[in-house]
Amino acid sequence: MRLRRSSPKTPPTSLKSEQLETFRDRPEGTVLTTDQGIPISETDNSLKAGVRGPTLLEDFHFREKMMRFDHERIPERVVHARGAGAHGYFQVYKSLEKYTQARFLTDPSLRTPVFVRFSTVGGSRGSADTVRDVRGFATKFYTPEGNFDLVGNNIPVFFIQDGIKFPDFVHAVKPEPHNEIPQASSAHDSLWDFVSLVPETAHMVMWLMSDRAIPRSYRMMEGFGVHTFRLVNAEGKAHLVKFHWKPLLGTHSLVWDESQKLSGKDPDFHRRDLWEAIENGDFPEYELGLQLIPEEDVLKYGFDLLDATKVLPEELVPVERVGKLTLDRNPDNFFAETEQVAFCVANVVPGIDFTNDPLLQARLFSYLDTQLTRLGGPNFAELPINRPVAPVHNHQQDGFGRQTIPTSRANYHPNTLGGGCPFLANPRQAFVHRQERVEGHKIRQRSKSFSDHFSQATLFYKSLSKPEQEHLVNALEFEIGKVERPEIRERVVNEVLVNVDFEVATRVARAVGVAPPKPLKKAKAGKPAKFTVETSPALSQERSPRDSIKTRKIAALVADGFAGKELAHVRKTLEAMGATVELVGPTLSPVTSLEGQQEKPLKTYVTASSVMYDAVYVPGGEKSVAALRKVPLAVDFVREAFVHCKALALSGEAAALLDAAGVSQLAPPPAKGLDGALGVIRSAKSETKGFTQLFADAIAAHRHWAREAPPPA
Ligand code: HDD
Repeated sequence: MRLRRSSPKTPPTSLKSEQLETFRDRPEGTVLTTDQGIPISETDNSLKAGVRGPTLLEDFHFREKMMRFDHERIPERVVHARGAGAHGYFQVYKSLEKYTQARFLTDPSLRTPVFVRFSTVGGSRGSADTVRDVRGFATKFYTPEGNFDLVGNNIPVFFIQDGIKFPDFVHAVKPEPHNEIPQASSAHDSLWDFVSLVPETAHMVMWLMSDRAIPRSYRMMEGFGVHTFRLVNAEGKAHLVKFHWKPLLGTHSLVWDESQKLSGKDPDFHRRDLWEAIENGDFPEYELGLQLIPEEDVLKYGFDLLDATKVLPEELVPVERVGKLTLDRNPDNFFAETEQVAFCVANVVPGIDFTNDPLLQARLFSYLDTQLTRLGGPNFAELPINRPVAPVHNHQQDGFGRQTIPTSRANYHPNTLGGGCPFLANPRQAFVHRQERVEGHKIRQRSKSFSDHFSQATLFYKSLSKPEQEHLVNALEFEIGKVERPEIRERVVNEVLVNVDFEVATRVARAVGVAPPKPLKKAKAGKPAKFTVETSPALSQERSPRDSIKTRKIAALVADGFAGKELAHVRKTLEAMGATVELVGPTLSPVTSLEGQQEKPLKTYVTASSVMYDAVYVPGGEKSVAALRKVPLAVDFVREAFVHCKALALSGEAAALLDAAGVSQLAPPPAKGLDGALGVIRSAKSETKGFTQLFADAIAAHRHWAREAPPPA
């Protein structure tokens, strides 16, 4: 294992590490003290009246220790409670001064420190990582002009159009109030009841049912700012903008059965994956992409760019890659950093501004407000992880948990007692809300330009590859199949799905036991937009780069008698390409190869499982393969890797494991000595030339969906 604390190759550049230094306690060689700094020499026994007597109230060390423990928990986030964070930096490739005055986007020499928090939405803090859900992708840029928070998701649209519906949506998707079931799952009556009654959810629901909602890794998913924002240059000229994060490792997903198994076998799968990659020096990287749109084009594309349930297809406005985010340091303390970080959509710097998207407008209030309860008062911006690197000077005063000690007598503006300080900034360097002419009646109404709810849901479905479409339909069958009330199942089919795709609606109706839908109803919620694209290939993950096996994890299954020379060659070749090969054996005691060498497995068939790996390799060796055949958990490894469509390399005798796994009829024996059909690499004998390269290509392809097709009759 290559684990190390942080990579010596590239020292972490995150500025926060020095900043936090002053707050670090427990440096080496210090003694235990109370919170008041009083040295303590015994902490295993409370102070008692006699060795068998009652504890004394006088024991201030015991009382303080217990009081602090009793109050360790703070409220978890009302949504996005489960998350994992990392430090890093962002650097723009070339100046974007034509579009914005924001320093971090105009100075290519500037490395802007960032803190990113990835999350799931619906589950509690202790829920599993791999559930079907949207993933949060929130980035705090500590820029020289103050903090900019890009609080996005891995899905480019949202469930609702107006933030006033957010409490309703979240109540519906979270566990039901009477019994708090189900945890971290949208497969229940209240969510689908809501969906069936609120057609604007249709587009996002299609994304939620797609493979996007079960990512392979936080390192392998896209991020989106979702709303249309504005960039404003120094001359005050504005462009509309959509923010994207594009992972350099490509966008890849798990399969549903695997996600469910991982939830039990390794509920920390994504958190661990992020942590280990950074510890290994495999720093996750994402390019920042911008879709830039002239302000006057806000309605040009047949829908309203202020409507957060819509994507702007990349085929209409390409995504320009303008800079790179690198995550190079794990947090030192989960609570102090990942838990206490407070993101706020309203944190913008000069050069970035909002639009009138009603979902965005609501968020501007909610994020500030929610921290008051979660972080215990208004001074959360003074917590180390939230402090800007830009200097802070203002007249804010007091409140729970104040950290800084203002020394001026002048706590008001204007003043002479403080020499007029702090002075007002020059408007050219300050954040000035962009002037926009707004006129209208006070009105609680949705704009007509927001009324098409189904065209883009259909566009999304039509843009997916066949296997992706199949996964989506299976997800709908699972989720709606879990709904207890037939009338809700029926409404989802007849009010939502039928408007998206008739065939999907018909299949789901059959699967969930409701009457087939009537021939296509006209979309209830307004007339469909005129799209200038029929499909948007960019919406499918199949187009994502599939040319590298960097950071992929491969299990090598062994028992005594395995082909050691072959394993060494395969391992060396794959690791030279950036993958990790882990030996999985019957126990943690050494196994002996065919050639008499001893190797210590890192995991066993009991502690590891196929779902924790990207690919499985079984070296040849008659004795080893015969032994593996007798271990049901080892056979399961092969069976699951096959069923989950992962690259599978079986050398020489190892091909027999397909029989034992009961899947050999799905992968007919190869015609030649070396064969890689369906991503199952088999060679007649050990060490066939080209074996490892075929395996590497199969791993890079991520999954081999052709295995999901029914076997030939
Ligand atoms: Fe939100 C947290 C993303 C709509 C209200 N949201 C939160 C987080 C992410 C998002 C990534 C977790 C931040 C972290 O890691 O600490 N939320 C989104 C996106 C949305 C969205 C991409 C739609 C485009 N959110 C949304 C609306 C509202 C909120 C419409 C309310 C009007 N969101 C919150 C919140 C949270 C939050 C209640 C919970 C914890 C927190 O803010 O700090 O204020």
